[in-house]
Amino acid sequence: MGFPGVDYFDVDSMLTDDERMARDQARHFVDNEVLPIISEHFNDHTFPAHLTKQMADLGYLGCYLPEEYGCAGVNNVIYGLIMQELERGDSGVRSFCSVQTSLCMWPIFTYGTEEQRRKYLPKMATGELIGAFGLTEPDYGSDAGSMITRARVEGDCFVLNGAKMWITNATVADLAVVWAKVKLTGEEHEAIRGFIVEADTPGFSTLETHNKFSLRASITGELIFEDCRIPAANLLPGVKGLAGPLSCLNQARYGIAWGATGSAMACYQASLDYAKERVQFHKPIAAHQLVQHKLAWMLTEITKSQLMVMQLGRLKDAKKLRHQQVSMAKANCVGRALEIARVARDIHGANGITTEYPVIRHMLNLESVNTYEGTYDIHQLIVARDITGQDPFAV
Ligand code: TGC
Ligand code: FAD
Repeated sequence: MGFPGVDYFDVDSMLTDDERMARDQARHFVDNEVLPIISEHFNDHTFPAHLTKQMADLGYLGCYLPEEYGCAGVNNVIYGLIMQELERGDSGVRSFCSVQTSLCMWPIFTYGTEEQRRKYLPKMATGELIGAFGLTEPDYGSDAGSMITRARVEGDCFVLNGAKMWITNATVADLAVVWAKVKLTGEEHEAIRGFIVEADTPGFSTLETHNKFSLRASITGELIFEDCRIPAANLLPGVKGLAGPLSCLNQARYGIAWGATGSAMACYQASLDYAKERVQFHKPIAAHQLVQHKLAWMLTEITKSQLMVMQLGRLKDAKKLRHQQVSMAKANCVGRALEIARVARDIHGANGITTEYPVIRHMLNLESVNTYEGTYDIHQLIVARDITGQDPFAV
């Protein structure tokens, strides 16, 4: 039987027929294609690469970008619902889709030239080209604006030097959107700019990060630039400054808020099923009041997240969404999902520590999700700065 859905407040009634259909299709895909294979990939520390073509065929790669670039052109609520279902399967599968769609295709669409759009987007939509996003460095994560990676202008090229770390898809990417500081000819000061770096560029190399205990079904690695010469035409001309990478993150953080809610739904459903079956002290553990309290708490938090992301999506589709609202949703939905996953692991007792059940996989994955795309605390500080007018990041 497929996933029955977790929907205590009838959030389903807030969806249009198209949105419901898209959600059901993604749900079916995850039940039939992701869940049967994902534990094995998590155990083996491998990305299920065969899913790329399937997700492309379903229109998930670049799903909200326009049809003229080979994308599905769906609204933001559908994008969110797809992320919710993919992460109900596994955060690594959602991560792949987030990076491809929001961190690589979106900046090329938004800040790239028409030539760059035509060259990359249709092939990224079909999964022929895989993307990565290089912002974080060994020495600078939260403080992204202090990055060390530099580009210099040399003839009709940019010469890149530096390193990016903790990069999803690093070793399988055909291209990476990389952020570096550069002083363009005629400009007085250096500024952060985005570059498209193709994987076969001399001076560009990658290293895979091994032994992760989280996001094991996702590839993570380093991007290294050693006098890496990229054509001038690979600059993304439409943006300058830290707002460039941060605006891409708004797109991805939005999807993560939905995705983590899906992960929490999976943990809750597994816990409810388990609690009804598992008998201790002559009755199902679902009849013990402390377990009942845990289940009720999980469902309450999931319901709050579901309502939050739905309104977030409606605001985004109405073009009224502020990035601080995305920060609140990312922190809340991921933070609560992580707590829910830990409680789910507890309800499963010893069985909860094996990947025969999904809960420890979600719990471990969510540790990364809570850290990447801005840590929980960084997002709380972004909201705090908004409401107090006091800048906690000011030096
Ligand atoms: P700050 O002064 O706040 O901002 C600099 C400029 O950017 C503007 N801005 C934004 N613009 C668009 N969207 C946002 N969310 C924005 N936030 C700020 C701001 O208005 C300003 O513009 P301007 O025109 O005045 O220059 O910069 P700050 O240095 O104080 O930093 C603030 C802080 C800490 C919030 C920021 O650096 C931050 O968000 N840090 C977190 C870094 C992060 O999230 N890294 C993620 C890396 S990618 C990743 O993790 C992918 S995981 C992929 C997966 O597998 O799913
Ligand atoms: P740090 O910034 O060193 O933070 C360490 C701790 O200090 C955190 O608890 C943080 O909240 C706290 N802290 C930092 N500053 C403050 C402050 N001002 N006030 C209070 N507390 C503070 N990056 C990419 O660019 N592309 C990717 O594709 C990508 N994929 C990733 C995949 C995985 C699996 C992981 C784990 C990370 C990925 N990242 C990626 C990197 C990720 O975005 C960073 O790890 C994240 O931004 C945090 O940076 P950091 O790890 O350097 O931690």
